[in-house]
Amino acid sequence: MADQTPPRTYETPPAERPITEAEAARSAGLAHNEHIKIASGYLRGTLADGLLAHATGAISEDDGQLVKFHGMYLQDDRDIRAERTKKKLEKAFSFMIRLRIAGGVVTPKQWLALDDIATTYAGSALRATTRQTFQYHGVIKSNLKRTMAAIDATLLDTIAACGDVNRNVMAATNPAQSGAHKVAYELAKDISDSLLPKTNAWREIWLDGERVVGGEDAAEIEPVYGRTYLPRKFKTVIAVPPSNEVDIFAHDLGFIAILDAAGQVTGWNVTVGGGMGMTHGETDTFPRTADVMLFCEPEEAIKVAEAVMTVQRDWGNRKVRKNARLKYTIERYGLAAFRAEVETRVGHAFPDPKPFSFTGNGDRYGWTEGDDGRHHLTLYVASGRIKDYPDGGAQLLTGLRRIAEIHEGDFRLTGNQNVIIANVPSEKRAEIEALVDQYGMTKGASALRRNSMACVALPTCGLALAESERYLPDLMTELEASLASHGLQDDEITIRMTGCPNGCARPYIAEIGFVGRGPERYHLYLGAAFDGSRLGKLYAEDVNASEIKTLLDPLFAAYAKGKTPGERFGDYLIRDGYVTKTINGPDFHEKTGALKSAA
Ligand code: SRM
Ligand code: SF4
Repeated sequence: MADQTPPRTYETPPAERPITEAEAARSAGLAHNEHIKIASGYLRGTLADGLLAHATGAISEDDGQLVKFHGMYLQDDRDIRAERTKKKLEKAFSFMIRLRIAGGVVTPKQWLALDDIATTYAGSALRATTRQTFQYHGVIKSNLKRTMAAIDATLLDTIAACGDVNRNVMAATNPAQSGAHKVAYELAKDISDSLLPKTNAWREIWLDGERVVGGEDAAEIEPVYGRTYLPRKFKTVIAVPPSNEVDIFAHDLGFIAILDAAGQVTGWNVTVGGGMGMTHGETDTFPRTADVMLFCEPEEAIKVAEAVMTVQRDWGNRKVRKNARLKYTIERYGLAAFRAEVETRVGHAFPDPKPFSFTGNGDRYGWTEGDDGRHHLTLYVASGRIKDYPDGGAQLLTGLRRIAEIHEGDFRLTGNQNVIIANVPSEKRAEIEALVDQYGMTKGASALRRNSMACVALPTCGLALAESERYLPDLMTELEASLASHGLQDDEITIRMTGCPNGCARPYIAEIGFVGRGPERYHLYLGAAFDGSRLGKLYAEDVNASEIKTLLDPLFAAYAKGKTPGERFGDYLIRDGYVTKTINGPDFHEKTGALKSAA
């Protein structure tokens, strides 16, 4: 369970709530994005016109913020940015499109359609994300509407996949717990639907839907969000112990299933205030693990979700965007005040959370049998990139297409960027197994790789300071050799890398976390918990590949020698005094990680 937050002094919450739109508009010093939202006419802006401007592959800066609510980002190919600037050419603009797939479940028919879209418009690749959905990269402006129409035809959409709204809702996928998984998945879908923006802008702009005329009444158009939506992104997730593969402590809002002896869900512990993003050198920004706030009955989960989100809507910081996430709201006003307001809005008090425990935040690879007798195969997908790899590498795109053509169950994306071929009847297992082998797909990898994640970073991410997805595999090859030399090749250790401090692969809750600082340089974080409930600490600053190996090798040696039975790497480093334990929130920046050297 997450460590308790030490006592702090909190601000008094706003006296009157909710803050009205007029008040919000009048308030001096609102962040620029607030003005963009107010002026956008419920997320329309000048997007429709911008799409018709053929002289550029881009859209305006303000529309670039709005288009996120539609599930898209304007990007450019950073590998050729300098060359194009030298030639005085416009950047090589294209769009990243992120789907909304609650719980990460897609049918074989949808899979085939999504594959077709990738092949036609997006460089023949699907990218499974750390939040159980797919992204397309490299869609050019002139193909956007065609791509969106094709997505719509799959009965999926991209509404609220990004932007200041409740985003794709994640749910536990652990196939061995079929019954509880089903309940978690249903809740994810219900929350996703009930907290979805209601504006017609998406259909209107991308599918030439009819313009809904008149009506400036926010209560009618966006009854929950209003004109200004949320202060910042908002992420919701459902976990089923003992697996924490969805990393519940990293999200704004979470529901932890409380199971009875028969494995039935009896209710939910509600978590609030997790988040990873921070800015290098700004200690008023920090990652934070969520607090476990209260217990609610199954039928109250949606009401609680809406109450948590609307308190954040009304209390969140709309002036300083970097402090706008729910984690800062809770740090500002305190968990007790936040909980009291949630209870007021729902209309009654809730019991305290019930006991639970997690064992890890990774996936279970290979075949598993669910409690309903169906079979499930979790495939390892390096950094979630589903494509046909060159030089004899896995033919992941083609292989999964072949499987989708014969599969009768469904596919599930995991929060660790992997794919589960789920609900396979016994008689189909051998056929699927043969295709997995034929196309070189892998049911496993080294213990380190099985517990690894890297964010996209270069060349598409505009915020990347360093490589991640393209670099972590090579670094792991070297670390695997080091681990093997100490007899640790089978030890499960979580390792994650991101190209900047935004934390898209949740590196601060990996036992070994790398966070990009600049080209080929990373901050190294150590001492997080294997189950994702404790943040690591900064151990070494600005280290390059050879320094990383030099720093980690003696720590692996010490761990091999000093660990007690079952002791995890992160826990060992704290017990033996290599790093201090992070309590939570602002304490993350408390000096120091490196207490003693293993060399
Ligand atoms: Fe993320 C922004 C990719 C999960 C925290 N994230 C971005 C952008 C869109 C860059 C941008 O704003 O221009 C990245 C696009 C890269 C690209 O080329 O595709 C990006 N984030 C991703 C994905 C694709 C990483 C991956 O390798 O899978 C993940 C998509 C998830 C999804 O399906 O919705 C992704 N991002 C996360 C997570 C992990 C999570 O939610 O479990 C986090 C940390 C948790 C959190 O939100 O605190 C995360 N992304 C951020 C942030 C920092 C937010 C903050 O509070 O400070 C940004 C930057 C921002 O919002 O300003 C960001
Ligand atoms: Fe981009 Fe940074 Fe997210 Fe990596 S962590 S995808 S570099 S925003």
